[in-house]
Amino acid sequence: MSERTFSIIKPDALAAGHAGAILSRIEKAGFRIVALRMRRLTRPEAEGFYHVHRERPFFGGLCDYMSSGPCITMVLERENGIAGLRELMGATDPASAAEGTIRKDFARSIEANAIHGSDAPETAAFEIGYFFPGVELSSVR
Ligand code: 3AN
Repeated sequence: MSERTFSIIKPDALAAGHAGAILSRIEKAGFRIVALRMRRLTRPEAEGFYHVHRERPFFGGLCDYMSSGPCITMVLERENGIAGLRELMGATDPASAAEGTIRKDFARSIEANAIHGSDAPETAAFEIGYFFPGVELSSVR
């Protein structure tokens, strides 16, 4: 079944000029781009997006970092899209990410880790609605 997920090409990857390479990998892996917008998050927007992590020690740094420069937000669609994108991304910490994954090849650190992808259907629904109100969670095709 075709499934939508939400992704961000994070500020570190955009600043380093990796956006095209990352998008190319996403397309080559069979994803369709449903919606895409470059934007610079305000700190409150970053805080709202990462609210599930608000008690974690890295929350403040993460929100500073995510609002430090422009990023690319997108809605992607593919068969098994949520798990498929997570596999393409690799582990949160690039040091332990598998060979050939986006984070292994492009991430700088566990915080500046190049890309975000929703981790479950409920988070995909929240995240798509947060940045692309009006875009459906499920495919209409
Ligand atoms: P993922 O992005 O792999 O789903 P989460 O949801 O555990 O990882 O964490 C969200 C974001 O928080 C990560 N993408 C990363 O930028 C940041 N993060 C996670 N763990 C740490 C950590 N130990 N130190 C700094 N930042 C972290």
